[in-house]
Amino acid sequence: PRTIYLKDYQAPDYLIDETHLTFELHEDRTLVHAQLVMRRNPARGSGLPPLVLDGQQLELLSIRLNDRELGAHDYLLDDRHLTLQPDSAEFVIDSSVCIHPESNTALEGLYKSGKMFCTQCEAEGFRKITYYLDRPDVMSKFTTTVSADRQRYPVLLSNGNPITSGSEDNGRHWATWEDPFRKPAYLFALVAGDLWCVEDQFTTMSQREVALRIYVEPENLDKCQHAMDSLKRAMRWDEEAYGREYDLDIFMIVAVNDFNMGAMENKGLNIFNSSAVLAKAETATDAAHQRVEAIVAHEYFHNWSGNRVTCRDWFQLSLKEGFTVFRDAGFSADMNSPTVKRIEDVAYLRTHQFAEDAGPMAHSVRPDAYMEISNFYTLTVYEKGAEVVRMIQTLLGAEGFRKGSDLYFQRHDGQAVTCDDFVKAMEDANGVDLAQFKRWYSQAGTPRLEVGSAYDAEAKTLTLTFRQLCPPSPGQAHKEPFVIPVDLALLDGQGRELPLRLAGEAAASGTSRVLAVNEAEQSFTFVDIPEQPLPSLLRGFSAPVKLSFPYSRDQLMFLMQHDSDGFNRWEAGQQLAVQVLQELIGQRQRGEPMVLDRRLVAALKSVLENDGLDQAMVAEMLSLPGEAYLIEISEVADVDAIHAAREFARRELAEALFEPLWQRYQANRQASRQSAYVATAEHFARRSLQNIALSYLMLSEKPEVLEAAQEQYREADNMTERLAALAVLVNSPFEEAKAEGLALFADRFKDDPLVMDQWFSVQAGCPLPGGLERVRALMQHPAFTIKNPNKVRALIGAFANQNHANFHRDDGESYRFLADQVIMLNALNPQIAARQLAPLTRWRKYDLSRQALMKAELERILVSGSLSSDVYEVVSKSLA
Ligand code: DPP
Ligand code: ZN
Repeated sequence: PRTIYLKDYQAPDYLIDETHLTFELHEDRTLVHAQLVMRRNPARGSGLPPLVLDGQQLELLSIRLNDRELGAHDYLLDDRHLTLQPDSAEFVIDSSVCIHPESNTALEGLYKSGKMFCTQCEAEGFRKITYYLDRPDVMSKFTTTVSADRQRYPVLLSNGNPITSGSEDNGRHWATWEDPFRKPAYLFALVAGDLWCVEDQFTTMSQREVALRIYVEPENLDKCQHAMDSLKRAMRWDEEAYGREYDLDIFMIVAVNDFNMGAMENKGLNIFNSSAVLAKAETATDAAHQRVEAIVAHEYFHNWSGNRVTCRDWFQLSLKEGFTVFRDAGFSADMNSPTVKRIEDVAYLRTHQFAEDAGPMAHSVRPDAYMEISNFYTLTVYEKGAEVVRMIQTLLGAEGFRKGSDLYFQRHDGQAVTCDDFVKAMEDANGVDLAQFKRWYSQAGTPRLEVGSAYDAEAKTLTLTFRQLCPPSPGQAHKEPFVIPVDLALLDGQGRELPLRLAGEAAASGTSRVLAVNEAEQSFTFVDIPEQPLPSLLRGFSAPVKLSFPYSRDQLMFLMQHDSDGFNRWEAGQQLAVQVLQELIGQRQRGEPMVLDRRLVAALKSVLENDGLDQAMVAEMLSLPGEAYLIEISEVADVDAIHAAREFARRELAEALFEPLWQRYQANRQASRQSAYVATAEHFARRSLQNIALSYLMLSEKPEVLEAAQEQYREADNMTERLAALAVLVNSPFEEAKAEGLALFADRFKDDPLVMDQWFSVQAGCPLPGGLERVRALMQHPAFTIKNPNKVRALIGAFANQNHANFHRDDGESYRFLADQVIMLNALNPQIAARQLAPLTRWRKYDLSRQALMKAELERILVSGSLSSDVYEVVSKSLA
């Protein structure tokens, strides 16, 4: 495969003003006719260079230039392009191709999911539908006519507004849709199927009525309400928070079972993985409800940040994704608890994105080269990209940021632009210079920020010294200093925030502030500090860095109690737990008996006994740092010691805190029994504490706890409680209860694929010995199919990413298993294959023996035969 470079970007030679598509859908083939009204791009000068259209896996039936039918000598055709010579600056191309959605297992372009036809065109799927300039800076007005068998496909959808429809006398019918907005081809969508819909309405800020429809297969009609409510909340929120109004008369969502990603923001016709839209109490957990709310909002928000203003090229992907993740995080924070949302996002970023940043696929938020763009829909582009936008907001303040986003939307509406354009709008609206800040877009890797403090009792000053350093990443040996916004406060002995005045300032202003650290080493001196304070640093995780400050365990306990920043209270608890766990890991490695620092017990006891604390915060604070995070922060990860130490700590805590945990559990379970399920923050909080309490309590192996788990499992009216109870049974030594629970569950939910995904995941994640054998057996289960991405993620992905003890078994059998699956998937679905590889790419983190085993599997994949560009890129970069 060829590497594409950002530095080679050139504007298109030709533009497509209008695109008129006709699809004739059949069971054994689909005919696509495309009429493209084109012209020379004036920005590229005069003269008529050859026109190079993208096209893959298309059977060309005919092609015309204006009214002239072209023969084989009039064009060049290879497996990626069709090249021809225009003879005037304005012309029309008419092409007819035959494609095969019915055998498309890659799920890119037009394909079948179950009985319905659907599309996924981002990033480069449209070229598998017709010959086109398949690049986001070519924006065109589309009309689409779909014709299909009336009985099988009563619903025919595409982007924009429905214009006309009719019947043919051969049992077929057709519909024509027109999208009045110019858009790049990656936002094209088509759906045909036997679908039912839930309908609602939204009145926009300028009093326009918008019809809202969620299309699903009939058995899922009762699982759409939560998505519909979320959509309406998102539409209102975008008006209020960003001044963005919806622009078409209709907004549609379609749920499909087979989908490579979460969802897709096609103009007016979002296509969703069913897991990101369907939710009701009996079948979806609280986490799933929150994920639906967030993804529905995310895709809706793309209508402005992505569709109205789109990307110039795919290197700019974070322009829309980072910004839109930032926007959906703001929405979720407002709908639920901002602190809890921030904790979840940071824990996720630090565990997974930091690992990506430290691995062989590390790339900057705006990458400068790729072989396969599908490989760059990453945590770095999405989550770190959102952090970069968040830092801009932190530096400019909420008002300044809003001025910047208003200017961005106004200036670039209808355009395909770059990350630089986004930052320029922020600069121009605020009269600031963000040139150095932009290194966040171009430099990969996670900066370390070491902070030291020196208190001068006589002068009453505190000097904080910051040293930043970013490790090398592939292709970037040396990094220039970043601008790191450090939000901080100084706490006195009672935990009160001290007034802040930097040396040289006339007066103190406020008790917390943001320092912009922008040199490799830099000091800030605060004056009028009456006593030695304890700094609360990087509040709310104000920058995606690895902060280190030499806190003692006692100081961390103090911050856990007193920090007025909720995020930092949690963070202090995490740091305390990390210190304690690392001590246990060391003891284990030296063969010493493990001894838990009782301060962790005391700290969590006071959290549990604090009735004033939000229950969701209590649950977060009770959650020890995960194994994946402990692996990420290790120099060389000792998986066995990490697992043993963490399990030991959990058992010790369960024993020491049995009483308060049991009380909390019973009170919350009682509350659940007494009220029907509602998807609100307060109830999420109650159930999350109840369930983490149960997972600790179960470690005691007491009969009353087993009974409670079984009662919860049987009697719960919702999936959150039922699944948590099943998980503790699965992870317990109670073989009979476990087998019974699993069998009952599978029997009850066998016809609901999304619920069965959860059943697979719970078992895939079970750390008890024999994990690989269990996963192999589950692959034979009738509900499993490797052709469905959700199933692959639920079973194979959950095993390789979450079950560290079993995935890293020392004979390398699990590595071999994963490589076998990747080789199989490579032929079926390259995007999914490449994604499943991630755990193997992290081989440098482990001991030499595991390194050798993991590398051997990567090498075996490399020589296994015709690799897709997706898999080739990941494997070759991992071995480089
Ligand atoms: N653009 C999509 C998203 O919303 C990716 N399929 O992230
Ligand atoms: Zn997105």
